[in-house]
Amino acid sequence: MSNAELDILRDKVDEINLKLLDLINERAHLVQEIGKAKEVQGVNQYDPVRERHMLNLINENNNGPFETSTLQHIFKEIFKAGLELQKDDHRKALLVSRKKKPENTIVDIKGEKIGDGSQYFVVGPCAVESYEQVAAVAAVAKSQGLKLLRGGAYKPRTSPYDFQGLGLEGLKILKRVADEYDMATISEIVNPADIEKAIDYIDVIQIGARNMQNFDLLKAAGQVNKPVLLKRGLAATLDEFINAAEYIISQGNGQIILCERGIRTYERATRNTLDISAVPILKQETHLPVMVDVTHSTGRRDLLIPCAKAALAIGADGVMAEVHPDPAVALSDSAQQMDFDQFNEYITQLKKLAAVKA
Ligand code: PRE
Repeated sequence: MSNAELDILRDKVDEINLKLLDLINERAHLVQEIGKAKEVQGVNQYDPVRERHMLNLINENNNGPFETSTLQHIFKEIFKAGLELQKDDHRKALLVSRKKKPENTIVDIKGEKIGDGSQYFVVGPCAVESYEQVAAVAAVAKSQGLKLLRGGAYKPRTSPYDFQGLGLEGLKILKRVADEYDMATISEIVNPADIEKAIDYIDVIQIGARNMQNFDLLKAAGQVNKPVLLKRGLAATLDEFINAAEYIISQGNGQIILCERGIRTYERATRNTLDISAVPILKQETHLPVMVDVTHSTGRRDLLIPCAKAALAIGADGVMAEVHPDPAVALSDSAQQMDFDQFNEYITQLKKLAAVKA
């Protein structure tokens, strides 16, 4: 075959490639439409029965020279690409998606602008036990220039016989301390019915890991004008975590901070496994600020500093850790809370690494 003849064949192949390109993209548009219709109907995007039907049709009409198995492979790749497109459209449609809103959401907590490029620290006791206990922690946190104080009043505990928290009384203590020390408070709410009254006492509603898919609670938190710190569920995928945040924003409240707090894996050296890569993934996928709770992810005091360093290095907007005046007698989580000396060491080391917006 002469070179000229070869060129003619190649020109024809080029032409067919372009036709295939057009056809593949035309198909993709239809698949996107189908995806939207499925979304409205709430049907699963992946449909193996439909795929089998299409493959059978292709097999029946295959006149060669390709083997049926080769064609199956090629078409299966096309189906997969269509499915990815549908999934991507779904993600883009979410209100929390960075594709929907490219700029960072900044959550303003009494002047602390979480998500603005600075890295913030949240500290406080696991549970509010008394005014004196919370005030002591606030004093030491304040002496280090911190403003964000956490403390649990409603404590969802694994055992019903463990300390369940002081409830509203605990929130009142937090408010009194926050007013005295000019600090902002974060506290977990577990019952949607408690949100209305709780917001008079706290600056941030925390939704805990065990309640990440408590949809009534998420919706109730979405209906108030108060920042929400949403923790990742114990066994939640990032997709599920993002969708939980979507529940809140879909009700009108976009002041959401995501918090990676470790997930349950087979590893028992730590209480949970800190999924550090969740931080950049969540920041890429959503426009929301992301914090890391080093206390609950590790469950180990000796790992708080290295894990907090990792969180800062990977770009978390804040790091959360628990501090108690006397961890040995704490009513909850005594093995993992820091005493004041440990806290001072922790914060001194981390302040050197934390980004501060100019
Ligand atoms: C499509 C995509 C994914 C499904 O697994 C099956 C088929 C396709 O690419 O043809 C389209 C589609 O979503 C559908 O027909 O239901």
